[in-house]
Amino acid sequence: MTQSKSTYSGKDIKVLEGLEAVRKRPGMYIGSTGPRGLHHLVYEIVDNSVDEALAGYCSAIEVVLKADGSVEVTDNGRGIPVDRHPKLRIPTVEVVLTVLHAGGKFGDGGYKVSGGLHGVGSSVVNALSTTMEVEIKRDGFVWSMDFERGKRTAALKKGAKTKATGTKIRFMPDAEIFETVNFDFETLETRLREMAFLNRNLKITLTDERQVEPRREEFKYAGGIKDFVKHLNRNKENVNAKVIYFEQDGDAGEVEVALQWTTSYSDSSLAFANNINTHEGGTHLDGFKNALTRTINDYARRNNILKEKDKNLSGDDVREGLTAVLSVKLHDPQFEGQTKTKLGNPEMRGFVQQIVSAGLAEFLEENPGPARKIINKATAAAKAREAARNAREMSRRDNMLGSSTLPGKLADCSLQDAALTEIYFVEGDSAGGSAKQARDRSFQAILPLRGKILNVERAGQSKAYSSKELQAMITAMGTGVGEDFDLEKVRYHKAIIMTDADVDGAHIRILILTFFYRYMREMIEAGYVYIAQPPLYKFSVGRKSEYLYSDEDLAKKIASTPEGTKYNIQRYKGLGEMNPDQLWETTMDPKKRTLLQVSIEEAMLAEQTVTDLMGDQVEPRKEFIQNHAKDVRFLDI
Ligand code: 0RA
Repeated sequence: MTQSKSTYSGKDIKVLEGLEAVRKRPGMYIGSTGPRGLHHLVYEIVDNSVDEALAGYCSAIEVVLKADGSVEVTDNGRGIPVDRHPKLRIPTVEVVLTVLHAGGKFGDGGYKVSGGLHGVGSSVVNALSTTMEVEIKRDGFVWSMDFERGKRTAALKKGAKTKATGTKIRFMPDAEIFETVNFDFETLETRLREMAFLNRNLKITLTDERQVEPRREEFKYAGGIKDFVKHLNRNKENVNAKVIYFEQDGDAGEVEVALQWTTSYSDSSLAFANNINTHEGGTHLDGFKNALTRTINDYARRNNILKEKDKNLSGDDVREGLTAVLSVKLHDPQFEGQTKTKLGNPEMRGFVQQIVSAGLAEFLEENPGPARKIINKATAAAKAREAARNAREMSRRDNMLGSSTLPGKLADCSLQDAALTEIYFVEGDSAGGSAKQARDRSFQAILPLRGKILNVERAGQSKAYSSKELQAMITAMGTGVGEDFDLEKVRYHKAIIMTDADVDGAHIRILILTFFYRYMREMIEAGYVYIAQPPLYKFSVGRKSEYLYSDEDLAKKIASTPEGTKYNIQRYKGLGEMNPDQLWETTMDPKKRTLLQVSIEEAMLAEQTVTDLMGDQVEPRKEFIQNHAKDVRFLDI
């Protein structure tokens, strides 16, 4: 593309260099060029619209997946300014969409997202899109401007008159940059619904126009995070019937908390800062946890539910079965940690603690019935934890008394260096047998698992510790679990889940993921948990054949095969159908395979799916089977 000299200043050249850098090293700006990075493009644009909502100027955001593969995000905010930027002397909208900046707008006082991968700016999305078109309603007119791969192709155009305001951005992700440009409806749905929960009354719609019958979902929650907790607990049995809720504003920012206990055994608390899921926790979550433990113990003692001789309830005890959403909004969030999802602002600890202590104490005083139920649940948890501790001690002693430390079914590898080794969790003995023959025994260990593994969402700790399959997994990993977990002791840096490409396989996979999420979360955080990708099809023309890993690839292959050519398609229903050579070549050979690294978000989704599946409703089960029957990649998000 050529540019006319007259409109081209030195500053512009610098700008283009900036966006060239984004195209050269996209991972630095959006994390990855895989599906996760792709979806991040949408969040990046939507975040800007949500900022308008946070500032109080926008009430509706519409996201449309267009038939041509592009995405259109429309909001009814103020519209990106179109006036001349005083320093760069080009329209402000052009600055916003072509200049790399650290994120946030130009200081207009709202709460802005400024951590992690968020807030890298719309210009990054522009750089990574073949085309981007923006349409702005502002200052009485409709304005438009077009770009290609981050470069302006049409100057700002002033169009028809309008009284409305808002921004519409449409972009086409660049297939030269991304491994896939296929957006996943469910992935976007989950994140956009979460955004709507976190921003009470903000209407977000998601429409899929890529199929003949468009699909549309609308999210708008008058109850905000209170509705979020109800949603998370939709298939669980409640301990306190009404969701507890409180909020407060102060100098440090805004705090909102919603909580409800269920009869489940895990802690399902989520913490957000400026709408970002702070997976690694931080000061706000610390303050919340402190307040919870102290306030419940205080109340229990004052009302003689805990007697003088009784020990205090631990944090884990009071959080067993808890579903909480903590959302804070602050002006200058500091995000720290490996994945930049840990809130660092020190003032948040005391601020949240004080609000939660006051709010919860008031609730307990005013609702003695639910209060007693909540405390009974925590006391039961304390007892169970004691029993589980004893069970663990027992099994540890047994091991010392001579029975082999490693599970009998484990075919271990010969190398000892955890950084170089991997373990495959394989569904069923027959596939386990193939995997054992297929593997490179120097660095690959195989642990066959028989049938369905225990659903840890339904079972308490002592049951989990006495499950044979889980015990085998735990001893093989070497790390211990729960309170005893020690990442330093890990025996393999890759724990690879390898299941069949069918509904049962998908089910077993989410059960294993849920186990990791609940009992060995640090394994996921360290990036040690993976999903193997066996092929779905073998496509052959004459003697030449090729493995295909999705229905999409199969459809493409068939479409690109010349008319009249004879081909043969073999569908692999299970790992057992492949001979060891094929299994090695397609799924286990580090030089050829693709492994999906499991993120905390994926594990969380898996846990939600497990909860859906064990509920009484038939609908979620049917939906799961329909969605995942053929789809081996459903976790690749
Ligand atoms: C810069 C300044 C202002 C608003 C925006 C950008 C803005 C950006 C996006 C991106 C998507 N939708 C958006 N809406 C607004 C403040 C404008 C003012 O002060 O009027």
